[in-house]
Amino acid sequence: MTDAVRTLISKAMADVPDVQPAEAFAPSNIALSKYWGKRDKARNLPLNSSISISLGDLGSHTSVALSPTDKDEVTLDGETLDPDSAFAARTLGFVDMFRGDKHLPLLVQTRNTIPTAAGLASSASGFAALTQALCAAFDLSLSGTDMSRIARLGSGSATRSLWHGFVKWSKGEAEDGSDSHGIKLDHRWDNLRIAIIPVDKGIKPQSSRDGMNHSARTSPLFPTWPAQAEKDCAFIETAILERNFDALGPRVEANALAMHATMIAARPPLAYLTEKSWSVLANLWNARDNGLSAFATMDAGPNVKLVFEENSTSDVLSVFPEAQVISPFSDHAQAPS
Ligand code: 2P0
Repeated sequence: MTDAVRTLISKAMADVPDVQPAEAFAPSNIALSKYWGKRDKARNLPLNSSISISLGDLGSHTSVALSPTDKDEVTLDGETLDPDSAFAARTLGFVDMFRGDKHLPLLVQTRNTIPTAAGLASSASGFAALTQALCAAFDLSLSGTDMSRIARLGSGSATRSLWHGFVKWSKGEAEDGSDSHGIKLDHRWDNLRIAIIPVDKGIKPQSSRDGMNHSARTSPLFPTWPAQAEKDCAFIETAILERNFDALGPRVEANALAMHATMIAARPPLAYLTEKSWSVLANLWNARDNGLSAFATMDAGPNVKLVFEENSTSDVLSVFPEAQVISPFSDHAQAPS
């Protein structure tokens, strides 16, 4: 745990614990300008800033309560997990930041509303919801910014899941990470749409954490990435502020492809995109040649997401009938705001 975060949650660690049952929701997010590479692995500090759009009601509901037994219990989508499983171990490691070495067995239940068929990662929404639920359970009244700093230690992309809408994760400069957190952009773009094109829900070849470390360590293309990604992030932020889709779309796609290029050039290569992902991209590019205004972004997995404006929805669906279309600014009914 970093000193900055230790200070934030010292009350939870110091007081005789009186854990209240608590529940929280956090949305998933898709980076329009990607985070890929760390300057400090222990503090989970990024090499470059990133910007995301949250996915409305698609995310994680997490509850925290005292365990009815003498043992920790972690459930995911209603199923009790082996405490040694990767998910349970990472969850309990995070919980330990709050309870320290006190004997305080907890029941932590997570339910994801991201369709399993889409095979999308949920560590961002999971750690953001877990942070909020733990803060409520331990009666810590913290700002979204402070919770974003804490969530960062669970997963970098979780810094951006504390809010709906556009969120920027400023890479920050401080060694202790105190200025590396999500910042909600107060700009709406009501007719912006995201489509998820499900490709494969299979297990990734490598976790994104391992993948980014491998790319940074071995890819001869990686050294140019952080500076270019920082420029992309600034460009995309301006395109959002100006609501300029002609600027936004191409840069979102170029940024994602540049990130994947660093992985493909890694030694040995790392390919999250499968033949089917490339086939989706080929269809998209062909449709674009015929006038479609939609652009792709891909994360550490094979699924493709599209960014477009509302007036392109029917054209997107005619090319990709399997697409799940999300309206990020209207598809949510609950906190966070
Ligand atoms: C992103 N990804 O900006 C990028 C794009 C995947 C590709 O953030 O090591 O699970 O826990 O900080 O947040 C996924 O990486 O990694 C991610 P850790 P995380 O959304």
